[in-house]
Amino acid sequence: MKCIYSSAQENHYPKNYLVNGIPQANPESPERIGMLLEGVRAAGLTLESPPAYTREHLLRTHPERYLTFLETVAERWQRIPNAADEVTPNIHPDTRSGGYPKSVVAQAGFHMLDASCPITSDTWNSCVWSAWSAVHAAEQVIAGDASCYALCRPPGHHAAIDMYGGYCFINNAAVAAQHFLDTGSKRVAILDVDFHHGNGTQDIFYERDDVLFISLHGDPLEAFPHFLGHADEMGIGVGKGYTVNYPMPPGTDFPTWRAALIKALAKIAEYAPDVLIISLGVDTFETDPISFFKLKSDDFTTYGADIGSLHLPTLFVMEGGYDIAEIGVNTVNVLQGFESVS
Ligand code: SP5
Ligand code: ZN
Repeated sequence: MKCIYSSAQENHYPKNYLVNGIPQANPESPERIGMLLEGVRAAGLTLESPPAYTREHLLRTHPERYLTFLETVAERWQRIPNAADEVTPNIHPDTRSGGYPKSVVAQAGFHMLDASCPITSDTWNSCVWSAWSAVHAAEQVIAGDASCYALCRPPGHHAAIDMYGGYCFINNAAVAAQHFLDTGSKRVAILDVDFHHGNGTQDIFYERDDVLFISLHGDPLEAFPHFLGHADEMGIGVGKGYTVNYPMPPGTDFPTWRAALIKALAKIAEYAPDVLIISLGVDTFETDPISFFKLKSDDFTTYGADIGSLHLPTLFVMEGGYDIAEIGVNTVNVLQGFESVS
């Protein structure tokens, strides 16, 4: 299996990270990439850098207004007298007003779900290359590889059509899914195994039946992103039935989590997609600092094999995982478990 990644993805590193009003070290640090690369090298995956793809690939998922905002906001923010280095809005406009605000402060609040993702002058470039890693990894699967690993960072699954949040700005998995559809796939399934609900991915495909979205995650009554991920959210219009959520409570262990996974895999098999995308977060690990599931390192190998038993062309897109010392091992365990049955 190839691993696709660009070193440009390392530059984004906002410092002003607030949780409950308290400044903290940002868990979504570029060091994560180093640990993931260490695991990837030890496992013998072939590393490859993506070429530059185009804005068109991003525009299939996110509107021009949102991309222009992400691209230009750091510079516009700097023109505010006495503003901090990083884009850290503290106004949350009433989006029901219908109008798009004009000022940079209001636009930043308009597009922002939570305060975990300040924007720096490096953010746009890192995010674009992260998305292009996903597109290039999709290209490997289109070319016939049984699977590919997109080492995306910044992650993507909390980014909705025109909203950033949860360390995510561009939805890499959604961009890849759309790329598959634009190159001949008729049906794509996205299985999101990150600890957090993939609210952004759900939002993007909520009214569509060409992408089945299934997420296993911490109950949003207790965990980020708080507003979405309940079991009764199932899609609307033609999308009804093509969103499936499995929220689980604090302390969920592997047998319980795996039982939900088996149900999810049965639904995917029934959908019979042309390709499967795994939104791969390893923050389900027992010592993850911001999460509350109890998976152990060996469990990642086991569930990788469960996913592999579907024998579908599979693209792994990196999402979260914050026990930095172990994320390389846990991620590679999924990939090796997958390959052990293919
Ligand atoms: C991609 C991804 O995994 N994003 C996760 C965003 C989570 N942001 C919310 C962080 C809340 C931290 N709560 C700390 C509780 C520590 N006990
Ligand atoms: Zn997560």
